Amino acid sequence: MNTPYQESLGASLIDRTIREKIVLVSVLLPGDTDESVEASLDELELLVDTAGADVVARLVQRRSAPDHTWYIGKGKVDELKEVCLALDADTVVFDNNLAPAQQFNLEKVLGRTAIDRTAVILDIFGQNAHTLEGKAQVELALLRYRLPRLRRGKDAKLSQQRGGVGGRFGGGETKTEVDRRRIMRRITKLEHDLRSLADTRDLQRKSRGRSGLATVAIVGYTNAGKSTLLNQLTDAGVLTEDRLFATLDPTTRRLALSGGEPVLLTDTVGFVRRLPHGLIEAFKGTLEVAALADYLVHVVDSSAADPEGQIAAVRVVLGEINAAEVPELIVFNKCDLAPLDADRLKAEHVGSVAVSSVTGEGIELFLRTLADRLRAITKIVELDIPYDRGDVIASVHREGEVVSTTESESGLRVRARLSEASAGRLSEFVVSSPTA
Ligand SMILES: Nc1nc2c(ncn2[C@@H]2O[C@H](COP(=O)(O)OP(=O)(O)OP(=O)(O)O)[C@@H](O)[C@H]2O)c(=O)[nH]1
Ligand SMILES: [Mg+2]
Repeated sequence: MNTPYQESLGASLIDRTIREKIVLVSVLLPGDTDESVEASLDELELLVDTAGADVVARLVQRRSAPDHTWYIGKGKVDELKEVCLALDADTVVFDNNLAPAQQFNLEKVLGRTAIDRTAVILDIFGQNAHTLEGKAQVELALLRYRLPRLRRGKDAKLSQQRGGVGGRFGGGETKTEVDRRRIMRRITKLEHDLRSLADTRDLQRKSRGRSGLATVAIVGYTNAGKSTLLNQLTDAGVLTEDRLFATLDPTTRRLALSGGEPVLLTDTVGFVRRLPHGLIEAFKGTLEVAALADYLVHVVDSSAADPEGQIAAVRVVLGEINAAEVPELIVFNKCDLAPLDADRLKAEHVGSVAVSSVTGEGIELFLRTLADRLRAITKIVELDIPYDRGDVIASVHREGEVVSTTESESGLRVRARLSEASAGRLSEFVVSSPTA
């Protein structure tokens, strides 16, 4: 029997032995260059491939504005229909976001499923979510996407019989008001469940805050090598794959930096150009890790076609999740694959480092740099700790770096480098905090 999650994904329709044939469509709007549109279509092709289908053709149209009814012009719709018939394509995928009405009109005239980039990304997320929270987040994003598209089901009796990318997003069985209400109830339930999961995490975070450890979030474009880096640094054993959005659920590990000071390192979901806002919204509980971190390790694939574009896309998402202010260390990864690019990028981005998370090259320097950066945001405080408070002395050693100790009448005078959180927690013993 299907769980509600599978049901809303239409999992019973999926037949992954059939690889659908897909035609990609993109509209060049004023401000877009040929190169940016091609790069975006290359990426969409990769996304479609990851979702489990094959691209058989691409169609591009230059327009001053999207057509209200079909997004592309009527002439182009006819051409698209011919291409679909000639190549026996199952589904068309637009790189631009389609309004529900445009999607409906296109499906009607084309006689096949029409979806957009958002639907493909949602589909991949649906396949890759494994934890309770991950699944709830994806389902929520999916239902919010489907709700305004429900009415399409009435006329477009399209893909219920078929599986694949289109099948899960086409119109179909959910046509009635009853279904709409059912979905709305499910959305409310998911929102509620996610809120309580967030509350639990909040409590966990507070108890971690008491442990005083600095937190570092690994962020970056999808497939940049974030999980591979975490695995290289710790024995996290996170699944790494040459596949987009392999990681949806964050994994946190403790890592001892060069100076011995431990930090908490968290691997996060990857970003992509024009990550659907609904997904960011649904994943905000997970993405909060980055906003609350003391430092970001921003992993970039040096061998990617357009690393600068990826950096920019990641920063857009960081802005959306309120993490723009968190200091970042840029790590140009995969230097074994693209040594020249890695060197050039490193030179162009002051303060960045280049590594290979596979061979381990550059990892030592990366760790030293990260330790230095974290040190710069910690401060040296002086504490007066009574001799009988061995527990306090132990926690200073555990959480920070002891610079010097001297014995005094009242107790041990300790100069130590501590994070803001530790210094705050130990404030009753702090006698001065002279230097930053
Ligand atoms: N040659 C080489 N390959 C790497 C390196 N780092 C990662 N990879 C490969 O790149 C692919 C993606 O790595 P992941 O660690 O899964 O990437 P990710 O950033 O976690 O990706 P998502 O979780 O999907 O967003 C895998 O096939 C890795 O083996 C590297 O330094 N050198
Ligand atoms: Mg990953």
